[in-house]
Amino acid sequence: MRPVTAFAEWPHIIGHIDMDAFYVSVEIRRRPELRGQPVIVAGTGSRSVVTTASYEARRFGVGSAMPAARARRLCPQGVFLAPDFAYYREASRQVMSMVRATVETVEVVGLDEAYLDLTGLADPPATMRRLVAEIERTAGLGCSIGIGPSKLVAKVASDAEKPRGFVVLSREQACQRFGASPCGLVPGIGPKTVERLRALRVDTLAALAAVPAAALAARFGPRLAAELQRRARFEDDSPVTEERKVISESREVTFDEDIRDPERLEAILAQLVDRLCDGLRAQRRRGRTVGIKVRLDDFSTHTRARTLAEAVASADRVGPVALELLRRFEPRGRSACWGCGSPASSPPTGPTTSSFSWFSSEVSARTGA
Ligand code: TTP
Ligand code: MG
Ligand code: MG
Repeated sequence: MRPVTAFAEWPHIIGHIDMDAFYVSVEIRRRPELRGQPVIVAGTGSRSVVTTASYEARRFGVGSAMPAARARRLCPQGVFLAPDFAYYREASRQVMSMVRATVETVEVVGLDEAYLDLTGLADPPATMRRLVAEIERTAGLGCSIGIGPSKLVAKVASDAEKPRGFVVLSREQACQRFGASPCGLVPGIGPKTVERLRALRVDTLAALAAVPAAALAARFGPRLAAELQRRARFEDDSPVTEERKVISESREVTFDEDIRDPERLEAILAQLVDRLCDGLRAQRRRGRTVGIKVRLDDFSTHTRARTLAEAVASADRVGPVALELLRRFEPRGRSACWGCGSPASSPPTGPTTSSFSWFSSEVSARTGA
């Protein structure tokens, strides 16, 4: 492929690798007869949610975080498998050790993805193509690669042509290519922000980049407004770092719709805990403070946390603490739906807007602990 970019002009060259349909691909590796079929990895309980769907299943509209029951309706012929997290962790370790053997500075950001500092390499795309081929050959897994001058460009690029994507973009090329895309394409701009932007008639990244800063600041406040515009312009100078400056690690999910069903929330929380702990273990880190963050649809954000006697990294230890924090935040039976009338410190939300619209699980981890 013709090099599209003058890497020499970039102060940094960043790669992002993300495995394709990770849990499903790992399952297919040990059951090759499932290749090409709509395969869905989801919990088995009646309230469980989909963790991942093969690209064949995605054609039926099945996606992550969807209730498994809905996935069964959308795709009755799907092959549903219960998750085997230990097996996925093992596959992740295998992949990440190949990544680390290829590039010096690697920031693993979850079980199936990592940022790589490619600055200084003679031919970054060639190095990445070799890595992709090695992962395919040795681990039997497919992945997508993005290369750009920043983590933000690399991340969006790796997602742009999944599965088996390989996309190299400068910042300007990213602006051009994704200018007409919805703002939610960029990590950090969730559905609620997208909705608020739409109210300002800002529907695309190009529109967001071009909207007068004052108009945006009037709606979002100056700091968030500036950050949104930076993201829309693909401006990002955060470094790839193994020693993360932040000592807190979290996983979160933003819902497209309000969720009132406590059991579904608890199932999603359990899934977030699994992903969080997978990430912690992949980085060999532990956390002593377990916290949850809940955002109601009036945008109020509430956090609850507990510090444990020792640092932990397993879902068995983190899960019950997170669950209890969530249950205490809004004990069942106190109201018909969760989020109605939150604790005394938070303003009550109106009856039609009183439910979780968003929450995240968060655990702090001490680097090197
Ligand atoms: P992703 O990389 O977001 O998704 P994916 O690898 O399944 O598919 P692709 O990257 O090709 O779009 O997540 C990696 C794994 O994390 C995924 O296989 C399962 C898990 N996961 C969940 O358990 N719940 C979720 O809501 C998401 C998004 C992922
Ligand atoms: Mg993936
Ligand atoms: Mg991923």
